[in-house]
Amino acid sequence: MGIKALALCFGFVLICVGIGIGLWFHLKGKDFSQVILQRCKSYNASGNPELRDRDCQQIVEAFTKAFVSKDPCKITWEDYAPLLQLTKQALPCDKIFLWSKTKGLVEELQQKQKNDLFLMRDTLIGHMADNLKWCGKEGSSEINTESCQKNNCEESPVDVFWKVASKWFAENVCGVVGVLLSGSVSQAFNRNSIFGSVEVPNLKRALVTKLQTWVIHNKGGDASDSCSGSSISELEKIVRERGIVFTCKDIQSLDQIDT
Ligand code: N1C
Repeated sequence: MGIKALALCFGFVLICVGIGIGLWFHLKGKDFSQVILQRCKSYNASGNPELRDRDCQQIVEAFTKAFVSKDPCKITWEDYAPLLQLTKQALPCDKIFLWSKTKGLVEELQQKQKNDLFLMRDTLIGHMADNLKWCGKEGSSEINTESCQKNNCEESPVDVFWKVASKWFAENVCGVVGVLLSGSVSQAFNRNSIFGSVEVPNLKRALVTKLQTWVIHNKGGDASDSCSGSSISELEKIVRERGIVFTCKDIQSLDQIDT
């Protein structure tokens, strides 16, 4: 084969690879929007009359507009404000459960209690984003759902999203609110977590009567922290200062949670 033919072949392969990569990213982006749209539609159809008339197409647009074509390290709370505006809803009192480092356990508890607990992922905004990752790129309309964590930002688009959604959630929770914390980490109450930095400071004295805390311990595992530890004392102080009743119970199993 002559040098010319070889160069031509090489060029062709390069173009094919380029198109392939472009198409892959394009479809990935479509995937994200499709998943969000599907989740929005199924949530709205699931019976909540308040949400039945929400325009899912508009909601998906607001969601993607928040981060697409932008530097993923510079996403702000304001970027997600239009999405939040479109997805706000009333929350059921006395059923709300918060968590920190115990997502899987709280979901297990919810299954056991036949869905009588209401978590952030049971709101429209939480349901759409549950277990997804996303980020954009400046000067491109791509949606990346794979390698987002690799850009070493202080706050990723996903981090900002959960803070915005959790602030709204905490401001609106009502009645007796539960929280499951882990006794297997050094600080069951961590002021840097979303629970510690966003949710607790935004609980409203006029809406929340009591914060019931459970600290769960691994059977046979090392107990790193408990209700009598200093991190929970700090939580108790903050909650009481906000005029909300506080209780804490150490437990070994989810069955010990009586809501
Ligand atoms: O930082 P955390 O926990 O204290 O956040 C948990 C807290 C819960 O009470 C929820 O209401 O904040 C809310 N929340 C979610 O519902 C949620 N779903 C998925 C916060 N974060 C959520 N995620 C992802 O888990 C998100 O990527 C965030 O950064 C982690 C936080 O988990 P964590 O440290 O165990």
